[in-house]
Amino acid sequence: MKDLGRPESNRAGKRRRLRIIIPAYPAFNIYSRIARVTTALGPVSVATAVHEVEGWDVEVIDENNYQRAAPRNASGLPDHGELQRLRPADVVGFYGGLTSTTPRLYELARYYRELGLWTVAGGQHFVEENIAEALDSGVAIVVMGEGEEAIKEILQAFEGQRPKNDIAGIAYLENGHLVTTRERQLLTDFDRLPIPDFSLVRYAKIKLYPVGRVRGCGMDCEFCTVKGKARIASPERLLEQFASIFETRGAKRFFIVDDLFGQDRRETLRLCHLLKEYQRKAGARFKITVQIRLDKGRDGELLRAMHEAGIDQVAIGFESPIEEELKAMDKRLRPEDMVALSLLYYQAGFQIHGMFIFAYPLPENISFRMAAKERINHFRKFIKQAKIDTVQVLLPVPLPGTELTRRLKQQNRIFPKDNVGWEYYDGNFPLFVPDEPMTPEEVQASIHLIMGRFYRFKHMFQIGLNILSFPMLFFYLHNLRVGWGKWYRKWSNNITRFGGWLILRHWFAEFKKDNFSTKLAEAKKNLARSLAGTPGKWPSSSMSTSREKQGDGVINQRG
Ligand code: B12
Ligand code: SF4
Repeated sequence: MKDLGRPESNRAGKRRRLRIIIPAYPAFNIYSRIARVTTALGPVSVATAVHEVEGWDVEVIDENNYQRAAPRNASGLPDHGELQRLRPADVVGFYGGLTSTTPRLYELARYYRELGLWTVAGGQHFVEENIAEALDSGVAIVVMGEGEEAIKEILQAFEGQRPKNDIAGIAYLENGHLVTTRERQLLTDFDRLPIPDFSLVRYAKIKLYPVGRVRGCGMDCEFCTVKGKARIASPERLLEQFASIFETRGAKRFFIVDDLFGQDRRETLRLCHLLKEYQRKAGARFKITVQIRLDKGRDGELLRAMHEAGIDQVAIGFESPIEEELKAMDKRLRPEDMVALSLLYYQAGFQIHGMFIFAYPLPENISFRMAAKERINHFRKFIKQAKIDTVQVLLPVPLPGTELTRRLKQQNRIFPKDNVGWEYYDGNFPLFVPDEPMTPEEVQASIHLIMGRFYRFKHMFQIGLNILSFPMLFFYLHNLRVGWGKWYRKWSNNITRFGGWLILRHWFAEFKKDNFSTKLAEAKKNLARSLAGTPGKWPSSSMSTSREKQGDGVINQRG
């Protein structure tokens, strides 16, 4: 491990530069297309805060949305040597919000560190032992938690204006020893923060803008890294984000990244009203996506207000359509209630994006067996009945710092990082031994099968049929709005599903090129070897790859 060292002062008197990098996704996956048209709000917020620091310029390089005349190296990735030649940075920051991108983050951190620069990383990956891992991988300072205040203080430390140990919420090495400073207080007064400035993201073509009002979530789901009571900015402050992006960049598509839209009902209704009024006066119509709980579907007034505010897509975490799994996850909903609630959103005219977790590992005191094939049937039936427009079915990810990870670690089920590294932590790969009777190969094949059946080539023909059926609108002359709504929904869903088919095809092709199966086989072997002689521990028969193995769909409570 190398210490931070002293900053270079050969550019004294000149303006300094901070470059914040959002590292590239490890491989093409189902998010790559969306990542090409959006960016990450966290690093942009941190970069914007640096505007307030005298003598510093700042830029953001989003490696996933890196277009226009951007310098690239031979493998098509951003050429950081050239970027450094064009606009030398003094301090380089990294977004570590997505664990799957940390191998790339470390590669870049090592590169810049070898040039003698200060390297600073923040984001949700950096908890527990990952902090030492980062400091051993080219990162000189790790910021734990929110970065808007911390970054300003780090730049002051760089200028020699304050000691590092005086900065709350950071970790670094001193004489080879890890130093962790006192905890930083969470931000509560968001109205004081500057409006995120997306013009700082160089070379990007942003079409979908992330905005946010709420940080934290009190729900404490076992698998999630978002912790702490919700802290909420005023509706006016969020409206300012919309207005500034619309007025300076002409943007109309937004994603409110708050984890649960509508948490404080009264203020949410006020926000919807403000948005509606703003669009009316500006003569614009926004298209807004939010993440919302299924049970909010019962609130007719809220749904109407959302619709009028321009919210046209709702992303809903259904998690699972299997009753026993829902019980075990402590969801107080039955699959039939979920269908009914989903239909409320459907009838209110929202596009529904359904988010599912396949084969969530159940706590030890519950023994539930269901074969992958039977689970797939449940998923397919549910997705159809609930009239979901787009789906993502992912595998559970033991994310750093979560209860789920602690549980699986205790059970020795997580595959060794040396075989299945962080780059696979994106929900598309099996990362631990699944519940019996499923095998890792089966769970992965299952998500491919569910999504492969949903996004199909045949939708291309259906687009043609939609066009031919356009004159049918004649039968809706008494209510053209309803007729148009129905027609448009079918047409746009067919386009989306055909687009989804193209994405999946690309992803499956990339997947075949990768040697994940070999890595998985190695991981299983190593896990079994490390557990040999540990009675009552994994591996179970789920470590076998047998495809004939069938479950019996029986649930029985052990505890
Ligand atoms: C929008 C979003 C997305 C978008 C865009 C992602 C992006 N940001 O690039 C999309 C839809 C593409 C996406 C996809 C996925 N996502 Co997502 N996503 C989010 C969400 C809802 C909001 C992110 C956000 O804007 N937060 C608000 C900002 C202000 O907070 P922040 O990012 O943490 O930034 C602050 C600090 O971390 C810090 N900071 C951040 N960067 C830096 C840099 C420096 C230099 C410094 C000093 C500080 C600093 O300061 C910031 C401001 O205070 C979060 C949940 C959440 N509430 O954060 C999940 C989240 C980031 N996603 C998550 C996951 C797991 C995924 C998926 C794997 C799907 C899945 N299984 O759920 C995929 C990953 C794709 C891939 N290739 O790996 C996890 C990540 C956990 C992890 N350790 O990896 C989160 C935390 C949700 C969760 N359930 O736990 N996601
Ligand atoms: S999964 Fe969603 S509801 Fe659960 S804690 Fe995370 S952000 Fe909150």
